[in-house]
Amino acid sequence: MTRIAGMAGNRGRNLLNIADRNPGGAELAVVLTNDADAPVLEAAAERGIPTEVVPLEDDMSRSEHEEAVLEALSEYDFELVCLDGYMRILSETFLSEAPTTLNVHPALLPAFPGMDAWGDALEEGVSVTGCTVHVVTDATDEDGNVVEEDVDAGPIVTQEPIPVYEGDDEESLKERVLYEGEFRAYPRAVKWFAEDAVDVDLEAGEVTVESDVATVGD
Ligand code: 3YE
Repeated sequence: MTRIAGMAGNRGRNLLNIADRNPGGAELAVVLTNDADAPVLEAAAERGIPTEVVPLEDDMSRSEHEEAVLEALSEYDFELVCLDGYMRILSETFLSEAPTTLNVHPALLPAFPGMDAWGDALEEGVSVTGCTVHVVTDATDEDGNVVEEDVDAGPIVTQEPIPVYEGDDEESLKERVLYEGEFRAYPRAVKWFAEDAVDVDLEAGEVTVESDVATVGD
């Protein structure tokens, strides 16, 4: 059985979807957030999932905060970390200690990385966008500063295309990408990990999925 440490920013809807569907038998071992008011905390507790809050104090460096996160997670057993709206860039401090860490990004990477993927897709006028589940790789330099082009740049596990319709605004597109895209792609990625069908080679920057599971639908 694969256990997941979920790290959420706000509502954690992907994590709750994964918790409710148990893809490949995977279970949420814990949900962690930096925000004591995040709605995901109550929703997780209602499902009997333990929660942890690790606030980002004013005087904390990125590494210090990541160490506090690792400390909070050290009480739990997990083989995979899933980010869902977690609004922090992670450095080697976290990534070298944690098991494979996944993120879902609301665009077909490498198109539209960054914070406003829906707005960028609308502005560009594309007729198809989507979402990407990728492995989180270091995006900081030796001084702990963010290297912008290394964010959302880790190897891709799976993607889901989503049409953009005439009259879409950011809100309508965002909802379609979440409910029709991320709600398919993220559980699919988790299922492949749970079935041990994924090989992550960070040195080569590659993810390989066994072809027989990769072709099976949701
Ligand atoms: N970390 C690495 N690589 C990745 N985290 C996420 C994706 C991803 C990752 O591909 N290494 C905006 C958050 C970005 C931002 O710049 N945050 C600041 C602090 C802002 C704040 O706390 O108010 C920062 O320095 O982290 C998940 C998505 C991250 C989105």
